[in-house]
Amino acid sequence: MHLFATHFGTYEVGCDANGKPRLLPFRHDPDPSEIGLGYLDLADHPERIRAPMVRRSWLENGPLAGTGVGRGREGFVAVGWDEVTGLIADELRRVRSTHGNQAIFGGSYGWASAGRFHHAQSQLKRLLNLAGGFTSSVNSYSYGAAGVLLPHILGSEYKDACDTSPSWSDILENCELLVGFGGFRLTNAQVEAGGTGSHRAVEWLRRCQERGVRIVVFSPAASDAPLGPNVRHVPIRPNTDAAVMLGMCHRLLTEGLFDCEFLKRCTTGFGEFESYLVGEGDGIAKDAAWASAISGVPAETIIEIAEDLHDHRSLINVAWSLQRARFGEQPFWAAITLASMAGHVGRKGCGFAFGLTAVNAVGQPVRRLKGPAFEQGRNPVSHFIPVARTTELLENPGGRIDYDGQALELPDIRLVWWAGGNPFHHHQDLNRLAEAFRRPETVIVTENMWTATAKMADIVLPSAFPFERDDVAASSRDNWLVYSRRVMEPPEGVLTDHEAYCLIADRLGCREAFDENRCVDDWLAHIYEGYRERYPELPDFQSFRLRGFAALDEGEEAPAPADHFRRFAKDPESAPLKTPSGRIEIASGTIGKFGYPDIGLHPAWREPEEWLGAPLASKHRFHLLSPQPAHRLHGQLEYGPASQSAKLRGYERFTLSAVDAKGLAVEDGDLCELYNDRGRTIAAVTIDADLMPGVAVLPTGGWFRPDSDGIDHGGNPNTLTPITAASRLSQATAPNSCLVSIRAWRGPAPEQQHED
Ligand SMILES: Nc1nc2c(c(=O)[nH]1)N[C@H]1C(S)=C(S)[C@@H](COP(=O)(O)OP(=O)(O)OC[C@H]3O[C@@H](n4cnc5c(=O)[nH]c(N)nc54)[C@H](O)[C@@H]3O)O[C@H]1N2
Ligand SMILES: Nc1nc2c(c(=O)[nH]1)N[C@H]1C(S)=C(S)[C@@H](COP(=O)(O)OP(=O)(O)OC[C@H]3O[C@@H](n4cnc5c(=O)[nH]c(N)nc54)[C@H](O)[C@@H]3O)O[C@H]1N2
Ligand SMILES: [Mo]
Repeated sequence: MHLFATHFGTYEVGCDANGKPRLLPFRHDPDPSEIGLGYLDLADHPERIRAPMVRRSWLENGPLAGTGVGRGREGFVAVGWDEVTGLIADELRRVRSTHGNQAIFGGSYGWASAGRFHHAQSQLKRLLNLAGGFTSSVNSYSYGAAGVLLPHILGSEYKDACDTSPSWSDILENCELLVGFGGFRLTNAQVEAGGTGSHRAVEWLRRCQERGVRIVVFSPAASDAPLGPNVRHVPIRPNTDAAVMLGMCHRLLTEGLFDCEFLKRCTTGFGEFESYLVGEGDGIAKDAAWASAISGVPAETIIEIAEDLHDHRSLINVAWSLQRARFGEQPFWAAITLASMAGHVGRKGCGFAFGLTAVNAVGQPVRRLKGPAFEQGRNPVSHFIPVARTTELLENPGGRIDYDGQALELPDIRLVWWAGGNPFHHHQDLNRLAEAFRRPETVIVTENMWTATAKMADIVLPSAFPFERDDVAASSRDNWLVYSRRVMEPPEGVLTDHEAYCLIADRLGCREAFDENRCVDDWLAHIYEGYRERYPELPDFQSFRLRGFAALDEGEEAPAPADHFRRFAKDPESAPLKTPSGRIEIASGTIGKFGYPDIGLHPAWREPEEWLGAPLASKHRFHLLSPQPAHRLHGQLEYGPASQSAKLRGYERFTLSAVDAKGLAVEDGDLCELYNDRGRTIAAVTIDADLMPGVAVLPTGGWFRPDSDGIDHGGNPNTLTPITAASRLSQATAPNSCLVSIRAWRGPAPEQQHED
């Protein structure tokens, strides 16, 4: 079968009436995603990059003439591959010999595309490692705060991962009450990093409902609650979930409705937490009335659901979005504490989970394929940043930042190379990022389209689309392997990242080390054989290639991450957690000792600088949330038909409550300006009768398109979000703590401005 693998699923390749290739849903996928169906349309899109490009004044004057200010403001000149690979090799040599390899920032965070071989970051990092190394980045935007917190609380294997979930089958069989903070944004489950052959998360949630599992959703948006009976939506002010969880803990404590035996046997630090809860230090009891005043959730509701959590076999799920906020560690830590008190941790299908439906694979009862990747090699440079500190890195050479008990030195970056990511989509406070990006001497970007990041480069390498190359795709959380076969040739002048880096490796004298004399077919067979060594039941490479896919058996018995907690809860002596105490750390002596002002010994409510209760809310009175886009993957496929048809007159849509729309005198479909001291962006309003007043929701992924006044017409929420970290512990991204003002936009559309 001719298949094409993406992060949003697998597609079959067919033909239209004119014999042109087109993508069709994969016949084995019960719930295929619309996102990829129009992917091939991008092949000849006008925004496609078709040749290596160099920014004019960089080409004319070189990297040292201080021309960085022209980045993003100046035109490019097309050059040949011979010239561009020479320019890059010379520039790498210059920076290396003058400043050392730590002056190269190659962190290159981003999702790129599915496929184990043409993995953009791995290709670039392998090349840079052979060239002497680079300053790197650690952790993710997805769960950067949890990824640093959880190793301290649950054990070191949760480093940069936060999948602790029981399997859906165990939830269905055993759980009576599923409480979701942040709810279940079902369009997110279209996606799985690395791809999937079978979207099943939405079906599992529905099956749980049919089986009678009651669902409670705490969210500012009713749309985060699945439809159907037995579902209760509780509106909550953004960023206040930790307070509600503490209010619940308080209720369980004072009513004696908590599992004392479990807390003693399996946790440490409950005593310290208890004194905080009852207000021994600050005189404030964190009771339901206190939590209600912060969160807007009625105290009776907090009490009722707390008791329900104790009285029934319950699972608390927290959406990853909650930790993409200021003090984002707290709701995760508080949820673990609440579940421990309620007494269901270690019971099948119960306890706590993070990210059910955030992507497809969390909770899937399937055997997970742990296979090899394209090896990146060893990086001789030890400098790194937590991934969301890019702006500080570029702004503050020689500075220091705190991170997880360390003081990291920020090297002086002269060259930035980004491949497979789009910081002008993903990073916060884009106007400030743009200024920071004008500081280094050289910026190189490998991309397939003219993203805002590509426009900020000096040298742009045009990259083939994933449907223009063969690859083996698999996700480490899923059981599918897909042979993703080329649908068409790339345009002349466009290479795959691997081909481009082979040319550069030639120039640098490390070609053999880079490609090991293997052609792409050899690499694919090599990677696949790595899987077969671990899973001998997989077919041989030729049969796999012919059939197009292989899936490890789907079985209810596949081990889930939560099984580990079941063994632990049964006998913490023989199956301890990898924490200092071997127990769940309700108070963490390690974190306490770091002495950070923004995270302490145990979970607590901390007031963000930007939330509806902050003094700033009298100036900017809307809390902006920026969830994942339903019709594309981040900024990818922005020009695909699914994304384009979801827009209104070419503008992104954001949602607002009916009350707020009335107050602002705007009607459904009106263009509005969302603004604060960091920036201004335009989007079309959609009225959501069930959204909490005071909240605005603008999904990510609209392409940052500032006009000459600096007003973004792409509807990118990161025009507005702050770079403030969740805390000094994680230094994680926190875009969901953002206050904005909104007004009707009566300005000219950008096309009209061009005509002036
Ligand atoms: N406000 C706000 N911001 C957020 C978030 C949020 O919730 N709110 N979420 C954050 C999260 S969780 C994430 S994961 C990030 C995602 O941010 P990114 O991962 O940076 O977003 P993508 O648009 O997926 O960027 C991947 C880029 O790689 C390019 N690409 C694809 N294939 C290839 C290839 O083979 N080679 C090369 N060279 N390039 C390729 C694509 O064209 C695309 O531009 O965004 C973060 N930003
Ligand atoms: N279609 C599609 N799917 C995707 C992606 C994509 O780009 N497109 N990106 C993928 C990636 S990289 C990731 S990391 C995951 C992210 O998965 P998540 O982090 O779970 O997703 P978000 O969409 O950011 O947020 C989910 C919901 O959280 C709610 N929420 C936000 N803040 C708060 C709060 O303070 N309190 C409460 N109670 N609720 C809140 C919002 O209403 C939102 O609808 O999604 C993945 N899935
Ligand atoms: Mo993510």
